[in-house]
Amino acid sequence: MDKTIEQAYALAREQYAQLGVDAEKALEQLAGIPISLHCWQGDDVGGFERAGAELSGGGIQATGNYPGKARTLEELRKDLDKALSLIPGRHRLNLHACYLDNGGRFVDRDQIELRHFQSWIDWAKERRMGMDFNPTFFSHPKAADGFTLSHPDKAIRQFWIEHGIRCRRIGAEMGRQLGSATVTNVWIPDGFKDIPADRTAPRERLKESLDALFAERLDPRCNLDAVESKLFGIGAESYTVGSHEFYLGYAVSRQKLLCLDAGHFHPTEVISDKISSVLAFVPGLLLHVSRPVRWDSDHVVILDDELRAVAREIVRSGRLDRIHIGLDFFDASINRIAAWVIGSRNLLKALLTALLEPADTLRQFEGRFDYTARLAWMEMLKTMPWPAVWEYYCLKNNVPSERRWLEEVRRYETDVLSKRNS
Ligand code: RNT
Ligand code: ZN
Repeated sequence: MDKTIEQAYALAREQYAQLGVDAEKALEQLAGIPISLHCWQGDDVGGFERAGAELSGGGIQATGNYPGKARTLEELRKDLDKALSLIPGRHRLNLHACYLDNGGRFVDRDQIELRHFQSWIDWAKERRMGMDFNPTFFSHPKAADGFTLSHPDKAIRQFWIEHGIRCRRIGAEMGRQLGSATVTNVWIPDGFKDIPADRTAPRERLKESLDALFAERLDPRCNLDAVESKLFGIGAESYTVGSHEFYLGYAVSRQKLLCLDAGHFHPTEVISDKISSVLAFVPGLLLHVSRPVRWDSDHVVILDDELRAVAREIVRSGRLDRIHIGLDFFDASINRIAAWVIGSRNLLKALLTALLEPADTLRQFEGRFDYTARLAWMEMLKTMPWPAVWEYYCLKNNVPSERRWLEEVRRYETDVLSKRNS
């Protein structure tokens, strides 16, 4: 088995070399690209604020009731370890504030401190992983009106500002302890179900709240701020305060990272074309790689054309240092560990095919207005033997091949997940 993988790789490497592409170098580059694995796929965006509590709301919703969901911190960590063992490379953990370790005693969002996250930081440190962080502005009584940072009530806004301030400080401390900047991403669900009478005031309040939330200067080597826009959510179909234009303006004027979530635009609008535009004006990007099916459905990421286009844009930009890649999907209708593995491996495969592109040659064709050769080569590249390179990468990283990883998940399902009765 291993032998055939090595042989197939040797042949593939040779074929790529004939195109002027160094497959070995592509694998080295791939190994240097961390993906931020979202904790919330493990328990359907539940979190651990209150034992056994179902936390949804805020216009996001996981659907399905596949058995075996993580019910505790320990279970989630075990599941994450399992998923990570099936994904080649070293990655990051993307944590939401509602996954705090409160020792079983409720701590409200405006009271959280570093100590509630220290066990996660230690967990990441042991695995030599970086961490990213998210204040949680949903699933809370003070978000029940559908407004948080833009709420008309000043006291409610202040509560959420305080949450954000604390999260940034915690994020910075995570980044400091782990030796790699934490991206702390602000997403709020604020919006109206039906046609607003006033579109302006909530946006003015949001701008003011964000300025207060971000007022403290933090070391960018420890914490980077990102803001995430959205088009609509369940119950916020007509108007979202933090729209794309709002946050684009905010990120450019305040020099924040802009988070582009693949599911947060009109159904035919894609984020692959936005990367090069936005990068010209903001210090960095955070990508929420997701798969919208007709709407912001957060389906598990598959290896489709748009994923490959996003990966190509990331690689072609040459600004991997400024592009932070996270996953954002939650499917409760299939095995949750398999969901992580499928989505992450697909993203890595897409990045690999992008790294195996003869970028200079394609650019030269374009520079000579030889669009015939450009199109012919782009199509030819689709049938190049990148799967052999991918299998070799998995083998080298001690991770099961495409055909084998599911067996591992099945075994874990029998041994571990099926014993959880939630
Ligand atoms: C919601 C946003 C946001 C969330 C996570 C859980 O529409 O995409 O990123 O999915 O914060
Ligand atoms: Zn998102």
